[in-house]
Amino acid sequence: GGKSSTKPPGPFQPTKEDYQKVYNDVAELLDSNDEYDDGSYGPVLVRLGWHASGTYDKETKTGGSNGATMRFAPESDHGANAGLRTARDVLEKVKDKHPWISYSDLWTLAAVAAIQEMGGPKIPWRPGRNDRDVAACTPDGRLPDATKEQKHLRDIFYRMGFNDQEIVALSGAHALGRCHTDRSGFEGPWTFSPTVFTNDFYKLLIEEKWSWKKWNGPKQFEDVSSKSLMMLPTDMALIKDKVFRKHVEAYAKDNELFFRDFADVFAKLLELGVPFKQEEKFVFKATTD
Ligand code: HIF
Repeated sequence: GGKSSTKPPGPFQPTKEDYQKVYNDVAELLDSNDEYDDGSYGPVLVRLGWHASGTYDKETKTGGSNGATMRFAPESDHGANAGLRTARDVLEKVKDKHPWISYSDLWTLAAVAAIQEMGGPKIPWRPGRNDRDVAACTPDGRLPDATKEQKHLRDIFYRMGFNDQEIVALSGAHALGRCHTDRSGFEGPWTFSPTVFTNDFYKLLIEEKWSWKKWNGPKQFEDVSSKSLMMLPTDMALIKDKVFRKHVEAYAKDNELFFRDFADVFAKLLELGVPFKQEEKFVFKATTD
């Protein structure tokens, strides 16, 4: 018998096509449960990708999406992360099917898929995150506190390395999803179409009249005309502050500008603190392309 000269297979080297398959499987699960919230897991997956990334501290170079340390207590139990178990759990099916992908790449890729599938801009993404253990968990308090205002927003987002325009560009993602009394304590959606990515957050912020909601829960705003929408104190700070407000007005007027700036800043958020080896960024095909 001849000896085969074939080398044993090395570690699996995923290609762009393999990541596109992961994207497609995330896209498929988004609307798989009519009973859940507004019928889509999209918003909570965007929140997972952001909370995994938004722990970054540019001074100590700790935190960020590299590591997926929210799998572990204490980070999973941080108040800001309440409710994100739902997002982590729905992604387990995708992880089972593609066990070669790290959780940290999967969570950020899922946020990209959710945004694109809900009609948002293409978010260039690249792989390279490695999962780390519980020792890499970040201390509590790195994510923003919704009861606060502009000074706090600047403290938190400057620490990640963002400027004022980028803070406002990111904030448009609150067009998606809703607040839950059993998660943050706040209640309700920001827009009338919480599963469609639009610049409505800015439009509503400027065009509607907002007043304090009268209730027993944490202080939040409601729109005077329908009383069915909400704004957090941190959202309202974007029109109280002159510099922030200028950008809110620009994005309310120009959806294309918002989509362009959002794509840049969300891609930057997902990459904070990640030691990439790969330069090339992938732009995934949406299922509607
Ligand atoms: Fe959120 N955010 N966020 N957020 N967020 C909530 C929900 C979502 C803040 C607070 C809250 C961003 C910034 C900030 C999403 C995406 C982004 C909730 C409600 C709170 C309290 C949680 C719940 O009860 O379920 C604060 C204080 C922020 C600083 C400005 C980002 C820009 C807007 C970075 C961002 O991308 C999404 C999506 C949701 C909806 C989740 C859902 O389950 O529907």
